[in-house]
Amino acid sequence: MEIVKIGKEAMKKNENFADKNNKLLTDNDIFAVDVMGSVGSGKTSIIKQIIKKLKNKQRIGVIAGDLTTEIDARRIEEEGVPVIQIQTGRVCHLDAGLVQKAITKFNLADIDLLFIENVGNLICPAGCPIGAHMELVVTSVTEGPYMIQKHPPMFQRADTVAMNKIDFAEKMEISIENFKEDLSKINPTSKFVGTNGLTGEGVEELIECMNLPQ
Ligand SMILES: Nc1nc2c(ncn2[C@@H]2O[C@H](COP(=O)(O)OP(=O)(O)OP(=O)(O)O)[C@@H](O)[C@H]2O)c(=O)[nH]1
Ligand SMILES: [Mg+2]
Repeated sequence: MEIVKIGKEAMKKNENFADKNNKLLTDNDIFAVDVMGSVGSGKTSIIKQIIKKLKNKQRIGVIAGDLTTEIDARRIEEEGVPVIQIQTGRVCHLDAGLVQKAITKFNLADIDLLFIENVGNLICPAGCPIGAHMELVVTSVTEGPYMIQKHPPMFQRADTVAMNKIDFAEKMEISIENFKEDLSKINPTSKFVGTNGLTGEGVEELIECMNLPQ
């Protein structure tokens, strides 16, 4: 019983931080997207492709969450936008307190659009809101045909799902339409777009679906 109580307190504390983050971002006219998805699904690649398409119109910032490395932050820096790396050590998701520390390191007056790349996995980030305005889940064909069915908490939360690595659909004998159907059963309001993080295919449609400021 004690353990349940502590868990609830921790969740409440996180929710308070998430509310504060949301207010801070909104007050500064920043639209923030929490980018979640499995390890290696293409989160960083899709963020880079969105930046390529929007960086001349919007001032973009990125928070890159990872266990120990700075690899993704360096990859995003190549696009010429400010990046703050959060290293979680062994923790499998970002929490709102960590995100608050990172947000306050930006010059908030210089950012219109903030992408927050969560730690790669389809389970833990689903239970931990960080105060973003929108949730994008990047999943990929190479994870097999059952990812959406097997991870309802994550996909129920998603505002938009990018089904990435569509170039592998034929090799994997996977139908993109089946994923779309799976999603519509558990989350009828979520948008769904097939993408290729290497070529940028589908990314313009993704930007439109997310209704990102342009
Ligand atoms: N074939 C193919 N490869 C892709 C695609 N998108 C990304 N990749 C490759 O997949 C690998 C992982 O991509 P990342 O963008 O690093 O994935 P991630 O989700 O950010 O990975 P973590 O942050 O480590 O969880 C890289 O080698 C990418 O070049 C795609 O649409 N098709
Ligand atoms: Mg990444």
